[in-house]
Amino acid sequence: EINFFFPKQQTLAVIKPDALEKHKEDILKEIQDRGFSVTQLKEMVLPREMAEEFYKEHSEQPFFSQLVEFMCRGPCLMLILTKENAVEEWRAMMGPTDPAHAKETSPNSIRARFASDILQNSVHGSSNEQHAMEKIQFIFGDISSEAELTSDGETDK
Ligand code: RTP
Ligand code: MG
Repeated sequence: EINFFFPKQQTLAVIKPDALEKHKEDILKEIQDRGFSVTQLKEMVLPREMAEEFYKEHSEQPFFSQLVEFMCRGPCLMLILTKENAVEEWRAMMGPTDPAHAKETSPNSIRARFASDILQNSVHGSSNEQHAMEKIQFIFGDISSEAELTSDGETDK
């Protein structure tokens, strides 16, 4: 019998403002039940400029300003999820962007169960490994750059 080894992978998950109000505990429980480790977690209200940067790939879309408005309207919960194949598994667990579509094709998905509409759709997930690394860095920073900032900030010449 061959045993394949899948290395652990990280992805960025966000519980968006619509769902954080009403479904935080349900979603966190589901994440844990499906075997993800939550390795970092941070609740924050995204400043407008950060929301714009976060979704910059959509800046030309007609829904961009609504999207930014929505993402800043209240606290988001930012999570680093760790598991084998985390990027793909979290995307599958979320379901498709539009909850109407999600209800038809994946009724057990987070969006089928907890999302209100195509804009207020409860959760975000990185779409590939490169995105995951970039967005994790963007939201959580990294220790080496924090150390640099601190030592710069402390120079008193
Ligand atoms: P996400 O990036 O948040 O994980 O969502 P996604 O990949 O499933 O969908 P994406 O195409 O990246 O869109 C980003 C977010 O923009 C909002 N949206 N609104 N009104 C609309 O037609 C529309 N389309 C997208 C949603 O909040 C979507 O998750
Ligand atoms: Mg996306």
